[in-house]
Amino acid sequence: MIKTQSALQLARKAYQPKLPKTLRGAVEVLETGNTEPVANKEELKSLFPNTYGLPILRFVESHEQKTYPAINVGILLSGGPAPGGHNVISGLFDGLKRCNANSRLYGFILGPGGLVNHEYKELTAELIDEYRNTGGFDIIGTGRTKLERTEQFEKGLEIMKKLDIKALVIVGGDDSNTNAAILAEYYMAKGAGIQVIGCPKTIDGDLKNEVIETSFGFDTACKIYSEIIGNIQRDCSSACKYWHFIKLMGRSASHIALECALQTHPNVCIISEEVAAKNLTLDNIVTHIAQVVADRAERGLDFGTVLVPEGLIEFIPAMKNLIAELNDILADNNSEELVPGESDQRDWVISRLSPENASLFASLPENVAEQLTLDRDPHGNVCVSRIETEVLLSSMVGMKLIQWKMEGKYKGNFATQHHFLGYEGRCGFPSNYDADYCYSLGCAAAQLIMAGKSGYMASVRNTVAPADEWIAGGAPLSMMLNVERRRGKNHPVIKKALVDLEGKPFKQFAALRESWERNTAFVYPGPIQYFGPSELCDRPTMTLQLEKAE
Ligand code: FBP
Repeated sequence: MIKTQSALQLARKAYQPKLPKTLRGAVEVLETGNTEPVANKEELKSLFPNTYGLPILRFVESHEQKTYPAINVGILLSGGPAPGGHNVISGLFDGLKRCNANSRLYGFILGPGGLVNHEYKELTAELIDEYRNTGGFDIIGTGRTKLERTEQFEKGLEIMKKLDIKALVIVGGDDSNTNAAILAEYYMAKGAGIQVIGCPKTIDGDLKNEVIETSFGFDTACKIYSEIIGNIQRDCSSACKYWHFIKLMGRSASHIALECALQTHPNVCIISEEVAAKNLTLDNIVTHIAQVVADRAERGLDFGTVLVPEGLIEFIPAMKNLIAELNDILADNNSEELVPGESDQRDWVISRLSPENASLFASLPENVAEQLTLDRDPHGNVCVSRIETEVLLSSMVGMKLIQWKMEGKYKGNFATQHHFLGYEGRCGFPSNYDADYCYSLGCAAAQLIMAGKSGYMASVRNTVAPADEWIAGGAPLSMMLNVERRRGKNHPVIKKALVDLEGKPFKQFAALRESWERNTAFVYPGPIQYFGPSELCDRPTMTLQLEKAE
């Protein structure tokens, strides 16, 4: 018999996510001192007079039986999908219904655009039950519309008034939560009666700080990629004939590459933040990889793996300058005039660049040069997922090895395979960690709403401990902001958390990488486990374990 749902999908429906003890019943809200952003305090205080300096909130169990009014709430998902989004929705739904069975939840369709264009659907128990513990964002879809203009805020207000919505939950990364902070301030200043709560999402893992331990989706995505890398490594050491260049998602930060390296022990893993800190050139990186290939070839090991973070290009100082100048040129000219692949378009770009950037641009392989001129996303980001950095590196390593062969410095065979691990991890079945974490975040958002809070991000901490002991509450969005210059103007934005070169995860990697380069020390993590002992099924990422280690 053909079933429309897989066996795992059916089995996971029955999974009851683990909740911190404090979120299982009525809660008391403790305030733990007022907060400040780390920088630009005066500027941010004047931009966010109503939401600046709010205290961090912590939920504790309450022994009082509380009654709550019914409330209508809206939710939207923003940016790239991340495993666990459906559990944020089910946690929010269950949390609201536990407080008052007459509360209702509405989902805005395809992200912030749904709020502005008044496209929504009511999220009923029946609908939500279909999506519990599943990957993807398809229950309502997601989008990258940037919420930044007053007209958009007013259009949102219009539909929320119509639906009698009193609180909006925005699930997104740093850019979307920046928008949540601005929207919360706008509605509060206006006395609009709409609370805004953020929720930390992104597989990239770069939305974290002292109160937000990790963004959801990072755990599952890294486990999926690590399984695939492990499988490739087993093939690699079985056939002994290929170097595999594997690009990993992570638009800016290299957290995914670092976590996957810690899980799988590849021969080489590039960390973009280190490249920037050491001011490395593309040639430095290529020479290093070629040296590892040549050293292994000396010992008869003509195979290996190289992990490349997606955002690398933008961290190589010279490339960064080139991209900045390209951004200006593209912003000043109608980018539709750039017909990818036509050589006169390449000349057109070169003729407008400064001499230094023009010669770098001219030296790039045609496809990479073309990819750098493609349209930016609505937040102004280069679409790094479309740049074939893994191919660029392997072809440059190949050229260097040909040269070394001619000089008698290299005697091996260099055959390559390329992989890009990105979209295959963003909608996977959430690991137990993400299923539990997301459900808890949704419940925490419900409690923040019931406590009348706005301008907060739902927060669940201490997640390396058993779920019983997780600490839930809220962190003011304003404390995460700083002022950055973007497209020629100062903007308040949530600071991206890049890989900390002084942090334990990087130090652990740096201490081990030389032996991974020389030896074949591959680790094969295998698929995510959902049923079995807790140490197998509930294990958090190595990044989190190392960061939280005493
Ligand atoms: P978010 O930060 O929005 O969660 O997106 C992360 C990401 O998966 C990046 O790793 C990647 O560069 C980008 O989205 C790809 O975006 P798109 O889905 O628009 O191709």
